[in-house]
Amino acid sequence: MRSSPVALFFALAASLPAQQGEQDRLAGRYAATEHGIAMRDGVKLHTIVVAPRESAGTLPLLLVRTPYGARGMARNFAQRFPELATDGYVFVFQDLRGRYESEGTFVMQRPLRATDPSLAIDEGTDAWDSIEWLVRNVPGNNGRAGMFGVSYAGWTTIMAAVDPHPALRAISPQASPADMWLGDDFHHNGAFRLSYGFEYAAMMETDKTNQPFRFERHDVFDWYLALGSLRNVDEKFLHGRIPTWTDYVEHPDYDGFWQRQTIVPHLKACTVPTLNVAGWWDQEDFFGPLAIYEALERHDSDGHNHLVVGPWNHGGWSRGKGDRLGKIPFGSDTAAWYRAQVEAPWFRHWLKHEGPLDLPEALTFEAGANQWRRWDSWPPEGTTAKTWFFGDGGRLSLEAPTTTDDAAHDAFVSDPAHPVPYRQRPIQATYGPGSKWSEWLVEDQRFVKDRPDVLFWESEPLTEDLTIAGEITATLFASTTGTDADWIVKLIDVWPDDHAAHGELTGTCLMVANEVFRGRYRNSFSKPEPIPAGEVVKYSWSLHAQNHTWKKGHRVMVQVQSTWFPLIDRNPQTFVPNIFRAEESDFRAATHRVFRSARHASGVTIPVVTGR
Ligand code: PG9
Repeated sequence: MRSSPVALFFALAASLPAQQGEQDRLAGRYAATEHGIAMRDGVKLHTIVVAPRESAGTLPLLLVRTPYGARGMARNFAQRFPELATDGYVFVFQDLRGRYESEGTFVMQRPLRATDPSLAIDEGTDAWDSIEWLVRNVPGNNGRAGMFGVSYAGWTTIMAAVDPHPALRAISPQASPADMWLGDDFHHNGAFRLSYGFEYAAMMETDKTNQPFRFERHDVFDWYLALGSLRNVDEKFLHGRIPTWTDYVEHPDYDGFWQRQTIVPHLKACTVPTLNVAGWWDQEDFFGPLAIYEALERHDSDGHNHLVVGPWNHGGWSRGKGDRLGKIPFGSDTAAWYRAQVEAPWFRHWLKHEGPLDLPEALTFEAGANQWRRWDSWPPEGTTAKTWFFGDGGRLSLEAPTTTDDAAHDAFVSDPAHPVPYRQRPIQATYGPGSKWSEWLVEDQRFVKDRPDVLFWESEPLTEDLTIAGEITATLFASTTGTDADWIVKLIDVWPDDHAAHGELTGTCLMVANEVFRGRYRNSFSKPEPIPAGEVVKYSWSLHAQNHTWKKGHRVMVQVQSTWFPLIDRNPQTFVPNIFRAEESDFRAATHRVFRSARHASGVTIPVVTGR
């Protein structure tokens, strides 16, 4: 393994913008060298090693493998990782193949070699080859390496642990996707995440560096609606030049392509201590970190696999204080606390053999009660499943409906020509100027109250606190006059209508959990089927996990709708084999009914924490 001769030295402090003196001083204690590290197939990956100028002893390596530019990360490392930089590590930032200053070809979520004997390399081998070179060539390293990162860099972290280099002694995959079709960035239960899937693919695959798609509209809701059928994306804009878009079009169902990409079946051992990190309001990858934790947990005989979930959006733990999200306050600096009291001790313990590790199996932040909870298992044992049933007159109740009138239902017309916005308009480009993407999951859901195509059920004010911890499921008995439909269920915490007590939070409707289900996949994710028009069909799906307290006096609300635009593409509501190739004439309004009789009891089931 060779480093290219381009190694150059630069003083980081000089390249930093003017900033707080403390971070300047911290950065000034480090210096960087650049390398082109050759992988086993000869491709060189651009790598920046940022090491303390002076160190009393040897230090561990901390590697971040990113598609978003190693140079930017290296420049700002003291701002991004002040706690770790204070402890002292040799930081290593590397561009993935085909991104920024690395050679080779970028492949979106390149599958593991194990999925196809013709593959010679994957993100795991690139990590392995890099660590091998680093432990041999970086002066003053102690022979131990850690890896961490958020989202794509979280995914490259967990990929490195499938067949880990022996020097890899601790990892922290944070908000890593695990399955792009079932629940992460690109689809959820088969429903295509249009705005994210389109904009991310275009951003990543137009060039080696990030290139945002240029919309000619500020409110992209209008742009996506005017686009019409998704067949127009290639015909009018991408012209087959964005490989990931082509993959979406050619693989609408959960076929071998997506099954090859998911990491879950490959997590067959927990050889490297793993700190899994997630945010309850992560707008991009919440399915992934929980799925990775659960898969590793099945093999974790040594108790080295841990889960931390806080009140954060995507990556919210890695920056700022974390004392609030949008207008929801959490009563303490949750992100700063996590970095100082969880992440820094984690790497200190495993990589420097310093300090005890006071970490439970799972550590979760219970919003509402605003406290950290320690659990011996996740999901916790001993919770009681209770169902909030939909009743007549918009009532939500823990009593199952008793009516024998099987026709009891609420109805709305779902019209693909007038979809419900997923957040308040204007909806800016995902990562565009002024975008509220990062906080949309905590937006007040009262903004859809006047929509005739959103159904509501609401409880009486609670007479005592209600705490949940674990997985939530939605069950709908529903019909459509069409032959395909999406179903979206949101579980909501409603603040009391008392301005003196709650100020700007009065009446707020905070989404606690939510998820979409594309009806055609109710029997199989791989083989979609039309929905029989007019028939009552049962749907049941996960709204994912939560740990939350509805405080006494708050209400529980559930909303049901069939469009969430342009987050989710419009279901034509007429069954077609491939929605990416639907004709304009396939998009039709349909009447959707949600049933609520004793036989067809729709509702949301929650894991209630009892005996506190
Ligand atoms: N959510 C982003 C992503 C990760 C992996 C694949 C595709 C997108 C990210 O924040 O990196």
